[in-house]
Amino acid sequence: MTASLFDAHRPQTEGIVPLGEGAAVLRGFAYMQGEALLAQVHAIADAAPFRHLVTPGGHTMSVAMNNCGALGWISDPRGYRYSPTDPLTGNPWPTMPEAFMALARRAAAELGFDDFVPDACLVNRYAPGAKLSMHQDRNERRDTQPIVSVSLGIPAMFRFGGQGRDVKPLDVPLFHGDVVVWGGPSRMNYHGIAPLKEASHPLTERYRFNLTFRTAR
Ligand code: MD3
Ligand code: FE
Repeated sequence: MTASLFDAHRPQTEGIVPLGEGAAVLRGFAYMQGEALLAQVHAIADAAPFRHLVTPGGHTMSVAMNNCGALGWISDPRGYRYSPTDPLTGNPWPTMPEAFMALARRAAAELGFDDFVPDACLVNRYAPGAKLSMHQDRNERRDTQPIVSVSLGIPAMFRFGGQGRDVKPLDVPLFHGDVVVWGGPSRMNYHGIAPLKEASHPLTERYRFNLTFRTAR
C-alpha cells in the first residue's frame, strides 16, 4: 500500500489550480506522504477520539472531528471557539506532529506566505453522506495568515463561494493528497463540502480525512 510514482490510484493531475488571489489547489502535494500522515491521524485519534460536535443551533454535525496543536476548534450549545483542552478528556490536544507543521508551512510558502505558523489543526472525518454546510471561518486570525487544508482518502466536492451568501459556489473536486492554501481576500469566502458519495480508498476505506491548519491566537 506504499505510495509510489506509479500507482493506479494516483490522480493524473499535478500542479497548481488557482482559485483566486492568494488561494490555490496544489494537486498531489501531499500524495507521497499520505500513508505517514494517516498513521499520525490514527495516533491523534487514540488520544483525542473523533466525535460529532453539536452546533449552537442544536444540530449534531455529520462530520466527526478532533484536533491537534496548542488550540482546537470546538462547537457546543454555547458557541464556536478555540480551546487549549479537549472537553471530552480535559487534556491538552495532542501535539501537532512535526511532519504536519512542515507540510503546512511548505504549502503556504508555495503561495508566498513565508511565515505561516499554525497553532491549530482541526481534523475532519467524513463518511459517505457527511457534509459541511456553507459557512465562513471567523474564529481565527484573519490578517496575514492563510489556512492550509490537506485531503486524504475518498474524494469530496469542495464548494467555493464568495464573500456573501448569494454568490453561486464553484465546485472543486478534492482528492487524496491534494493540498489547498487559502489566503488573501478569499480567506473569508463562504465554503462547504457537498455530501460525500459512497466510495472506498485503499488507505482509508470509506473515509475522507481533512487536516485544516489555522492560526487561532
Ligand atoms: C476556504 N473544512 O473545517 S477545508 C472547515 O474539507 C472546512 O473539511 C473543509 O471548511 C473540509 O472549516 C474545507 C478548506 C478550507 C478551510 C477554510 C477556509 C477552505 C476555506 C476558509 C476560507 C475559505
Ligand atoms: Fe471552513
